[in-house]
Amino acid sequence: MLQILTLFLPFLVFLQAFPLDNVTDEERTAVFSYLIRYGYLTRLESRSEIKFTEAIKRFQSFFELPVTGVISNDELEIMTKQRCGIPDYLTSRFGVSQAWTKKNLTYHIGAITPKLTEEQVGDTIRNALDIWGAAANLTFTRVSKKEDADIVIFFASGAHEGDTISFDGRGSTLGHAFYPPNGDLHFDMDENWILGKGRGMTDLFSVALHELGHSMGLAHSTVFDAVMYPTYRIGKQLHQDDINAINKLYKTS
Ligand SMILES: [Ca+2]
Ligand SMILES: [Zn+2]
Ligand SMILES: [Zn+2]
Repeated sequence: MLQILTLFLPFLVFLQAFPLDNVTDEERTAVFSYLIRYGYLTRLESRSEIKFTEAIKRFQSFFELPVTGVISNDELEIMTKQRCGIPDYLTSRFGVSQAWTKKNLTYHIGAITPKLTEEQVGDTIRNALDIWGAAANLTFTRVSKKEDADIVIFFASGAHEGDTISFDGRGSTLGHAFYPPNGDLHFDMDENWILGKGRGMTDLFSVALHELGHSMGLAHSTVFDAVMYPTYRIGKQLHQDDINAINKLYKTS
């Protein structure tokens, strides 16, 4: 028991030194896991209050909030939003931002959500791919065997094959995708998937367009209206910021 206490003591001391008095223990833990999950802080760094404050500042800077190093309701509000699972910093778990080195790519769609039909999911993925394809000068061919696919796409719940990064049930993380040369895209099966708007529902096209941006090699943008902004929003077309990013990556401008 004493050994266990000793192990956790630095963590507890650190929590007490957290730079805000007005948050609950639950909120403190949530902030801590958010910063680690989305690449603002490593587990090793999390024992240092200075590193933790730096991580909060990086988060504030990314989301264009006043860079105070102190958590307020503004930060907590952003942290509860639905978003992409790819970290905003320290992206190595998903590879590094880079372009495909070939022009003609194949993709496969595996398990899908029961809330939409095969055709709806197929058309949605196709439409989102075509938008990036036009911008990056890439073509995509759907294949029936996942072994033949450059980009494998499926819906999964919690822990799933393909990686060690579990989904988290309804809300928070909606999906994640790997940079080339992997390119695979996974959607969280537990979301209320829909096409278009719906109260408490998540638009598959908007999330697919964002995630496929990662599959093309793009990282997150700090531009609020960009498709590659990390939090969820209904979006049907690329913003100039996305176009600039893809043109730069594929030298298509
Ligand atoms: Ca989720
Ligand atoms: Zn993302
Ligand atoms: Zn996954």
